[in-house]
Amino acid sequence: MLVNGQWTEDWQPVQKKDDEGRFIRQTSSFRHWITADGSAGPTGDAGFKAEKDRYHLYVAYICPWASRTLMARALKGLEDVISVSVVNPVMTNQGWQFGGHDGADEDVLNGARYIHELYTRADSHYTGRATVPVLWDKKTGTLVNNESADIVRMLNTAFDGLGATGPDLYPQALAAEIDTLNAHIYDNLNNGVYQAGFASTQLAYEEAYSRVFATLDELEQRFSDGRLYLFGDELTETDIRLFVTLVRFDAAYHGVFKCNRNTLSAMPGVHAYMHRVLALDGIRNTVRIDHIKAGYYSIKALNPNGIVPVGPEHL
Ligand SMILES: N[C@@H](CCC(=O)N[C@@H](CS)C(=O)NCC(=O)O)C(=O)O
Repeated sequence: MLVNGQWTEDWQPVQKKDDEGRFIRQTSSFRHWITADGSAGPTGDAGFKAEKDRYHLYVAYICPWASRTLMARALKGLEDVISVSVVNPVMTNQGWQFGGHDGADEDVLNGARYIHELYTRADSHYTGRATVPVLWDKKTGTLVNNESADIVRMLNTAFDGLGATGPDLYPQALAAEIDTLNAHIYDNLNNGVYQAGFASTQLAYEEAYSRVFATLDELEQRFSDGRLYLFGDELTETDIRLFVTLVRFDAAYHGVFKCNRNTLSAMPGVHAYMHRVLALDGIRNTVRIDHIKAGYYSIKALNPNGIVPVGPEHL
């Protein structure tokens, strides 16, 4: 991580822990918003007007939070408006690195070798983890936002005047229900699988494991009425948030994070839903199972020999 703008090599995949060995995720710290007219958003400064070719996303295909932003970009038809660079799936002792792995890019925009260089370019005294996604402003040469939840919301509305298409990912009529289900899915599933995987006590692991499968059981029940998406016929941001965890489940979380009561392929409603979302225009391009497996199985603390499983075949 960075401490006052200097890279320190004590990178730990475990992030923070509480007294009972529960994993705690760091909160994001660049929180400006792109808006249609450049006015300030809910947090941060004004001055980030939606413009074609002005913004760039830095992502990792392994990362579910970064993949949320790739999905929103695809669903809103913004592939020609916002450019993207992909880092290697395997974390180095300087964090996320550009170039070398099949399907990863060099940073042609800023010439960085590591994601942390973007953070110090934006704030030479930055302290914190150098996470993806990073939303970058090419015009002012700074980091706009590194919180995927914000980025999904701004992509949903800010670019409407620049040809954005697709569903309204956060319809006002569903806002309260979306917020509630987002929080439930985040706590128990999106972050729940990480809490199982990175637990440092049996208690913390079993607690997280139970919440993961209780939530999957609830979802299986929810889809049993034949609905297409979580809230009915229209896809929302909550579907994006759920999908990124589901698509990684059998390939990574079932194995390396020990979420192994069953694979998702044993849950017909949830599994069919995952494939329905995967089949939407542009979504297949946001998923690289090879990066997902290479990345999660390279976490030394969980898999010291770095052996990457061959299966599962159904993905
Ligand atoms: N709050 C962030 C979380 C992003 C996050 O945790 N990204 C992970 C990859 S999945 C990361 O970059 N970790 C690097 C690190 O912690 O050093 C978001 O949702 O955008």
